Amino acid sequence: DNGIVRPKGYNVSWHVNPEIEKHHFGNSHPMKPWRLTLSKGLIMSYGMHIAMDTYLSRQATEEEMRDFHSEDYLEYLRTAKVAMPDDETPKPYNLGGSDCPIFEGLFNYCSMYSGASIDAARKLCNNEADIAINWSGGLHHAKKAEASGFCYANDIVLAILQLLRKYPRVLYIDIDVHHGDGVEEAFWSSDRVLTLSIHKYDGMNFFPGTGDLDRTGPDDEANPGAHHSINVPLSDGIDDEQYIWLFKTIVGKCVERFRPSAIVLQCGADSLAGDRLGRFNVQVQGHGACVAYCKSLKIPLLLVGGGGYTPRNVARAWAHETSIAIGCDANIDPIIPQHTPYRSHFRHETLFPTLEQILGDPRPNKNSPKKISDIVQSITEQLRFVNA
Ligand code: ZLM
Ligand code: CA
Ligand code: ZN
Repeated sequence: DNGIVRPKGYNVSWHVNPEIEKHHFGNSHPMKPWRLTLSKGLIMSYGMHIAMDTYLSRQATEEEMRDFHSEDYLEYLRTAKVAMPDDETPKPYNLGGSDCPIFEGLFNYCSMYSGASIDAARKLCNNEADIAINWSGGLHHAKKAEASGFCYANDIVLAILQLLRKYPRVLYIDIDVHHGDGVEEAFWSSDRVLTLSIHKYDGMNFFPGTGDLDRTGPDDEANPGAHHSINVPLSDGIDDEQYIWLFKTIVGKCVERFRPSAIVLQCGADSLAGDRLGRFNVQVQGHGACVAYCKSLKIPLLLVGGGGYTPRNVARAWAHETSIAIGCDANIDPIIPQHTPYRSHFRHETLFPTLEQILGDPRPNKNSPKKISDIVQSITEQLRFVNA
């Protein structure tokens, strides 16, 4: 008995496809789809798959992707050719630079992770799942007709559009270290989606440069989207204690005011300590506490991935969060199983690597208690304008 049993009374669906994991953004690009292979290996070595309904994700159709993306952009994505090494001709739609390279199988990659998020949303709509998981999704920067920040198609927007067919209101929560600008922009003028992103903010010094506290929605009060964008701009080094308190306080208030009928949680793992691109000091424990809190609300929940640039830590967080979804987090062995594939990656760290202990130097916490309480006060005032 490894402590994993199928939860009684609810279903977790897990949407995976090994095809997605095989794509390469290019040498030394921080985004490594292979981290999904490592995560899946860890999840399966604990036996967690027996407690979920596992689905092989399929490609989204172009028609499904047109729910958000423009036809011309999709056409370009589908037919774009990998450039010759010294070809520097400018490409449209922000493609072909170092952040969003055109690589082999690009459209296949985009349609696969989008299909997985759409399918996961439909499982919730059909009451076939209470929690649906797509760790390959969460690509929150993509715009209607533009690639941005390693994101080409916005699977989150596509999934939320599916949820809106059934559910009157969707709460979107984004714990990636970067601002969830693409999702915010897509629903900027809607009062049916409340977007909440927690991120590092330092003006133009940190990507994408948006997401300040006062960006709460359209300024025009007559626009239904007014007050329906919530931003939590943070400085380097925030720790578990502050992060969990902020998360529970703000999400609690959002749920109380907005009464969402479904929640989408983007679980970008670049908010963890030790991330190659991130700046926070959040531990697997604190990151997972956000998932546990959302689960405790007993509202249909879609979990998607996102950023995460230290693959071992990404795998730890998403395996831990899968165990929370199933409800076996208290039962599993804290030490990573001997028989996990790629155990050598973890053994590089210590002799008995654990699921929750990540490596990485602690960063000094630049978030004062006053800064944190000012943010909560401002958002509390904003939420007075939000009604179910
Ligand atoms: N340069 N190689 C988060 C998306 C963050 C824009 C500054 C590119 C990188 C980064 C790419 C191998 C999510 C920017 C950066 C250097 C213009 C960003 C390729 C290193 C490399 O070594 C690298 C040659 C590359 C890109 C670092 N890019 C770090 N930060 C951000 C985008 C995506 O986590 O939120 C969701 C998945 N871009 O800061 C520049 C302004 C491009
Ligand atoms: Ca975020
Ligand atoms: Zn990120």
